[in-house]
Amino acid sequence: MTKHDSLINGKWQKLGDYKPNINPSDTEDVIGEYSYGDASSVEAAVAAAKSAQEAWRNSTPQQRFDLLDAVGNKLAERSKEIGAFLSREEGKTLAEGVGETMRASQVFKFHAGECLRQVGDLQASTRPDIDVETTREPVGVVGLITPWNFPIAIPAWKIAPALAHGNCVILKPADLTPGCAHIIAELLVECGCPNGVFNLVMGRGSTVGEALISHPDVDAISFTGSVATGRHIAEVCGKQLKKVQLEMGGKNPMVVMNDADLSIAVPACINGTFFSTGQRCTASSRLIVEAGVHDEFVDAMTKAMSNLKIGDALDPSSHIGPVVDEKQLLSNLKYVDLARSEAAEVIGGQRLELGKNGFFQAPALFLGTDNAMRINQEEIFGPCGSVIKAAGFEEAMAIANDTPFGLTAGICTSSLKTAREFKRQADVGMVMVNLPTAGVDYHVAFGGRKGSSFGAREQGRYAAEFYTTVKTAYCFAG
Ligand code: UN1
Repeated sequence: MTKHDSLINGKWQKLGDYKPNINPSDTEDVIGEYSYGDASSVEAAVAAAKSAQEAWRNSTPQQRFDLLDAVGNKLAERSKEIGAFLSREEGKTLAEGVGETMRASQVFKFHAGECLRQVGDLQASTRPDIDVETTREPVGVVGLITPWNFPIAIPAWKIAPALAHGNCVILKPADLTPGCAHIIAELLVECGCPNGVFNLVMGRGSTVGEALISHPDVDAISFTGSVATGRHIAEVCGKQLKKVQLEMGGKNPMVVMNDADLSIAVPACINGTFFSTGQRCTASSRLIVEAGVHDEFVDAMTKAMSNLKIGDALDPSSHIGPVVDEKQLLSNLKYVDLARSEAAEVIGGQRLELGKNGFFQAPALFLGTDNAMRINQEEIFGPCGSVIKAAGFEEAMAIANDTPFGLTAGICTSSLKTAREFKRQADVGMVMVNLPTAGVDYHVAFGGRKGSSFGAREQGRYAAEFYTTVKTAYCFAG
């Protein structure tokens, strides 16, 4: 069995016990063993990052461009192999695994470009003979805590801007998917990342994560994961006045209006609700359907659902892979039971035994639901969607916004006027018209409102807001 170590100060190090990494499509397939660190590993990684900081912040934009561009190229060259590894480790389909690896490549290449576009501004002071410059400087040492559901793209969209803007990094990937993060670490080393600039510490949130967020020499934390953990991180970082960026859950609405083109709406709802096994914070979990099209929509959805093939993530004919692990599957099944006890009609949702020891579940559609039900207020994070009937646009809009979350919101309509109104009124960070609520571009801002996000936006040029700090310099030449 191949053993994998963490990376501290440019050296691969066994930090603690090795833990098996299991394929969720087939639990007899152990992908490798990964050494889990603890608080003392974080201590060593932070010290390495801190001592590398001065040289890295003074590195030239060309040096940083070359590193990020090279990693981006390697991810693209090896996208088929790395994508297949990702599918084996996390359980999303092969097409999704390769697509996500390509996205990670594009993210690295975008931020390579950002290294060359470090701009500031020069203004005249309100006082005579004084210039005022506003520039951006690195924040310093940043801790990145990433989830299992996008095991290569999310590390990429945190690491690339962090390095581009001159910060040193400690990455703690999800303990369910350390393999993809390990590949990124290998590529960074291969492409010449200086020692200590990037460090990988695999391990549990309760030990490694906790040590990282509370370490006084870590200047900023970027986290993607659950609301409960996000809140805890905000509390710890708040006490220390540490910069924090949180991307958490969603309960994203997709509104289907009477005038929607169902040949667009149904595939968008199938994709948004069930693809990636519903394990996306951008998934559509509340399908709010205008009364006049409700029955036709439900018929078309159930027909489309019956054509979905659930199977081994590595089988190219699978549309949906397994749930990530037993714990998540049991939690999903509890919500299916809850839907029944809240008097919803349930289509699908049962555990599937597919002749392999995997965590397979049939996609679930809950009918006749009401927005106040727990199934419509809590994030399930599985292949489950609810249909909620609405009398018209106003009611649909009110239901869409009646949630503790605010990440994405979608609408399917052929009316420009309705689409425009929806874009203006949706209390979310991202709006989709005639598109699934999930599946975003890598060069524009990503983030939400309310319980979904906290702190500066991720991705695109907006990423600079979190990974830099602004300096205003006044100069009187005398
Ligand atoms: C996407 O929908 O393309 O954890 C990305 C998540 C999000 C990423 C979604 N942070 O699901």
